[in-house]
Amino acid sequence: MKSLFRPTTAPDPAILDNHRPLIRSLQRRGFLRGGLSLGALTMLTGCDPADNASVQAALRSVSSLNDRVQALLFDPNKLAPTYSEAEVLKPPRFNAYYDVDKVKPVDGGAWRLELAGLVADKRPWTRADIAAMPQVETIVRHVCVEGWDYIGQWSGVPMRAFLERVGADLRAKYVAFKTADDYPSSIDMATALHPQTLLATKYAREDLADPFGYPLRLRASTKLGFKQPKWITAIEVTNTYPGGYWEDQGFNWFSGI
Ligand SMILES: Nc1nc2c(c(=O)[nH]1)N[C@H]1C(S)=C(S)[C@@H](COP(=O)(O)O)O[C@H]1N2
Ligand SMILES: [Mo]
Repeated sequence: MKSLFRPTTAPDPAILDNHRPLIRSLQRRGFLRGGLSLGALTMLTGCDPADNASVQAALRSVSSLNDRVQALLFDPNKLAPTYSEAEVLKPPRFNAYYDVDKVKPVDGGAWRLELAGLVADKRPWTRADIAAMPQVETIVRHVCVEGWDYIGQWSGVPMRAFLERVGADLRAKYVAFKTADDYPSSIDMATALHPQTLLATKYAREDLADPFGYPLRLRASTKLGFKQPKWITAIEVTNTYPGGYWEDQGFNWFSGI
C-alpha cells in the first residue's frame, strides 16, 4: 500500500543540485562519526570506493547503523540547554527547501490535523482542540545543517501528552509527519516522548507567523532544524521506516544534537 506519508512531488532538481556539496559533506561526517575511513568501509563492505553505486549503498547501510547507535546513545531524560527570554531572536530565521515568498499560508479555520497508523482515536483535531490541551514553553537553540542557528521561544502541547491522549502505541518505532508543503518528516518514538518535544503553535507567545509553520509545527529540541516539520497536516504512528524529504536524499535520519 502506498503510504500517505511519501512526497507526492519530486524535489526540484535545481534545489537538489544546490545542496549536493552539503549532502556530500554530511555523508563524510557520517563516516567520521562512525569512526570509519573509506578504507575501513571498503574492507567491511567489500565495495570499490570508485564504484559510485556500491559506495552509495554502503553509505546507506552505515547511515542506518549510525541511526541505531545514536538511538542507543539517546538519553530520554537529558534536556537540551535552555536560554533566557532576552536571547530570543524575533522574528525567527526562515528556512525551507524554497524561498520565503513561495510560502503558501494555511487557513487556520479550515485546517485539520489528521491521524493515521497505530493510534486508537483517529478523529481529526482542530486548532481549538490543540489549544484546549495543557501548554508548555521552551526556549532552545535551533541548529540548521547549513551552518546557522538561533534561540527560539516555542510553546505548544508536549508530543507525549498528545500521543497519550489519542491512544498511540507508544512502543511503536516512528512518528511520521505530513505537511502542507510536501515535506514528509519523521522521528523516533523516544524523541517524540522527550519532555522538550512539542507540537508548537506559538513563537514568543504569539501564534506562529505563516512562514514559521502556522498553525502547527514540530519543535523537537534534541534534533537538527531539518527534523522540525512546519505546517503539519497529519501524524502517523508506525513501525515502518518513514524517511523524510532530506533523509531520502542522504541526510542522516536520526540527526540528534
Ligand atoms: N514543512 C517544512 N518544514 C521544514 C522545512 C521545509 O522546507 N518545509 N525546512 C526545515 C529546515 S531545513 C529548517 S532549518 C527549519 C527552519 O525553521 P524556521 O523557518 O522556523 O527557522 O524548518 C524545517 N522544517
Ligand atoms: Mo535546516
